[in-house]
Amino acid sequence: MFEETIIAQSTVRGAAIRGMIRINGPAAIASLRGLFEPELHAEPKPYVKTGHLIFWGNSRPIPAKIFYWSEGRGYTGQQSVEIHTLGSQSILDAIMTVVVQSGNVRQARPGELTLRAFLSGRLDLTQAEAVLGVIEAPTSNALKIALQQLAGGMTQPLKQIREKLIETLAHLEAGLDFPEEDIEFISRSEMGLILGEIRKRLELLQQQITRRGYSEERPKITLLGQPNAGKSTLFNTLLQTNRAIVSPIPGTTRDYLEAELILDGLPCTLVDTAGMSAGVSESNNNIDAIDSIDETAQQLSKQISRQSDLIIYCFENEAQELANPLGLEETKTLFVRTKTDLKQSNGIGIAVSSKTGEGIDSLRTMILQHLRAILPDDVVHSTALRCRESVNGAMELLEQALEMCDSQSSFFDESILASQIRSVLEMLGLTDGSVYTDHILDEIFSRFCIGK
Ligand SMILES: Nc1nc2c(ncn2[C@@H]2O[C@H](COP(=O)(O)OP(=O)(O)O)[C@@H](O)[C@H]2O)c(=O)[nH]1
Ligand SMILES: [Mg+2]
Repeated sequence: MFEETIIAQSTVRGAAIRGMIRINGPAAIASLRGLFEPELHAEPKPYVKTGHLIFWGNSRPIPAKIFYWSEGRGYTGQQSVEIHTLGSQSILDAIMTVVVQSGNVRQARPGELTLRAFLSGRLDLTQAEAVLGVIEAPTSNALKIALQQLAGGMTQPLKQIREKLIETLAHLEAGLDFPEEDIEFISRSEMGLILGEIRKRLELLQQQITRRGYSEERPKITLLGQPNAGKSTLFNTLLQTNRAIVSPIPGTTRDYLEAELILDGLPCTLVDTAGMSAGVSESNNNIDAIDSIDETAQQLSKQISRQSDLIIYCFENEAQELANPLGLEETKTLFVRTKTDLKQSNGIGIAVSSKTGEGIDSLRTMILQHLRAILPDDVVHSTALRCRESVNGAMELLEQALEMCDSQSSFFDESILASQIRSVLEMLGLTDGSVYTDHILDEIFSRFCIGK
């Protein structure tokens, strides 16, 4: 693929002050022959030239700047050119058409530039994903994380673990290659210590990736509270739609509803549950009165709340304010006093009224604050999801290797240990892309847009 020269517009399509086109590949500079003044040449060093674009259909030369990177430099490691010019879409289209018609250049596919950077070893997979993370970052925190990862936040720890494993493997294999020497190059217990050290580092990486503890992609916020507390109304108010059925009869939301809630660009899942009457069976002797469907719904609600990142517990009456009737984890619960338009009261919790909109903005802010505090801080989300399996797999294999090194274990065979370590390496290689499949590349790079 590196023999082909590709072209793409890297700025957003449409009118803008500036537009930028990238050309990448061996014919990059040659493809501009006759199109730019002063004339450009492939030189050993990168350069910037200010001049004019000249091509058919334009009576006047168009001012432009050319940035040139020789092979081995720049983003992809190949010869590349950036044309910075006026942000008129028709000018940009005309440039691309002329260059493609010159014969040696084709349109780039989505993500192809970053794919080239990966294949030529300029970036590893976690960094390629970070490129996308930077482009798409919905919040300033997400941007910070993506930039850290792009700078090697995951590359470095992974590299260190891999190097340690390769070193260990070399020792083991040296022992295997000279069995007649009868020298123990590295003892079983030493091996155990080294692998134990590697496990610690892998554990840190695992924590980075699985900080949230479960594989739910989006933070989940669940509304809980007694029937009629105003949950469904709040659900609608937060979503600004009418998705949930709101009804004045207690206990109408039998099942639960889920919807996407976007808070300051952060996509979350908001869940509306059935009313939960804590201790209903004790206060009400007529157990038969409890509707069995309701009970199922309530069971379900409790289960959902366990899987939630945040619970919004709604209550209407002051009497309930002081109590936490469902015994909810306070660190992940926001207590919300509803319907404050009906009754002014001072009490704990965030006071809101879905009717007047009072307190809704501060509730949004509190939710966001809470979620920001629990979201993983150091890994781009898609990387965390993709790498979780391979890091966990590597950990499992490493544990088995460690068991083998245990002096209590009756089973120790250096060649089996060596092959086990090789499997750990292979599994880890999937995370940074030192081992990859077309499927993994497809999955990652198909999410990019053209020109990146
Ligand atoms: N005045 C007033 N009524 C509300 C407010 N929020 C909900 N309600 C009413 O309270 C009743 C129960 O609301 P609903 O959202 O179905 O409660 P849920 O059972 O907790 O889902 C309905 O009649 C709503 O119109 C509010 O902020 N102010
Ligand atoms: Mg409801």
